[in-house]
Amino acid sequence: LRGMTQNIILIGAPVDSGKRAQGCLMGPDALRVAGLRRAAEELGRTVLDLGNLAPASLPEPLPANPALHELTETVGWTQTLMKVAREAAPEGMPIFLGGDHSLSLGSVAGMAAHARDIGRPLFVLWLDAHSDFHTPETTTSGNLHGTPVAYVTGQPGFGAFPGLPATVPTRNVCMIGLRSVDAPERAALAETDATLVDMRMIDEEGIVGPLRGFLAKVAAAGGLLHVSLDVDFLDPAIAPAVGTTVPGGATFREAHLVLELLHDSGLVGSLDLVELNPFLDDRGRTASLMVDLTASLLGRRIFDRPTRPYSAGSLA
Ligand code: HAR
Ligand code: MN
Ligand code: MN
Ligand code: MN
Repeated sequence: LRGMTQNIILIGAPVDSGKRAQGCLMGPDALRVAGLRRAAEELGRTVLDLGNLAPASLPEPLPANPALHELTETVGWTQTLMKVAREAAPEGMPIFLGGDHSLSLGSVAGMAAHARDIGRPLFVLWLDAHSDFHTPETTTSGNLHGTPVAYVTGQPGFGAFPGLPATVPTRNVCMIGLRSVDAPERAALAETDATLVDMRMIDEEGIVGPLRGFLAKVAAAGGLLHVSLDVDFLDPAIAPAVGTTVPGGATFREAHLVLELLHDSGLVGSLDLVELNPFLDDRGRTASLMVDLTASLLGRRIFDRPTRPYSAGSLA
C-alpha cells in the first residue's frame, strides 16, 4: 500500500444542520479556494471533484423533536453521504469536505460498508477536542455534530437514522486531542475499549507513541483507516475558523507529524475535513492549514527518510 498513487475523490458536503451556529456550508468552497486540488496534484494524485452534494429529501419530514436540532436534514445528509461514500471508495480515496461533523454520520457509515464489501475491518481515528459520543438521548445541546461516533459504533437511540450496513466496533476507534468530553459521554466511553488520548497524555508522553500504537493495531488487523479531522483538534491560536474553539489544542508541528505518520503508514483510505467555518476565519489561514495538513497526509515532506517501523504495542 505504501506509496500507492491512488485517485483522490473530493466530495463536497456543505452540511450545516449539525449545530445552531451557521457557516460550515461555506467550508467545501473555502477548501477548494485554499488549493486542495492543486496540493493533491502536486503530489502526483489524480483528482476527481464530485462538487457539492445535497441532502436526500425524506418522503416526509420526521416528527418534530424539540430536543434535536434539524433532525430531518441531518438524516437526509446521512443517507446521501453513506451511499456516495460506499460508491466512491472503490474508485479512490474519498476526502469529505465539510461541513460540520454531523457529516461523519454518513461518511463513516458508508466507509464501514465499503470496508465490509472488500473484507477488511474499518478503523477510525478521531482527531478532535470532543469525543462526539452523545446519542440523541444523552445530548443536551441537541446538536447532532456531537453524535457521530456513537452512531457508527451502534449505540442505541438512533432509530430515526438509516440502519447501518456495518458497525465499527468501539475497539477500532482511537480519539486523539480530547479536552471537552461531557459527563454522559465519559460514562459511556468508560464502558468501551476505545483508545482515548487526551491532552494530558499528549503532554506527558507525546503524540507519536499513542498514534504508533494504534497504527500497529490497524496494520496487524489488515484494517482500513478512516481519519476524521475536526478543525478544533488544533489549537485555536492557529485555527480560529471553528465555532467550538477549545484552548489547549494540538500545535502546528504535532498536527503535521500526525498526518505525516499517517501517510507513511499506508493505511488511510478516507478523510473527513470538518467544522471549518470560513465566516470565522482570519484571511483564510485555517482553510490553508487544513489543506497543508491534507498534503502531509498525501505525502508532502521536506526530505525523504525511512520511517521507523511499527511494532505491536510500541509506545515510542
Ligand atoms: N459535547 C458538546 C455537545 O454535544 C459539544 C459538541 C461539539 N462538537 C463539535 N465537534 N464541535 O467535535 O453539544
Ligand atoms: Mn441549523
Ligand atoms: Mn467533532
Ligand atoms: Mn470538535
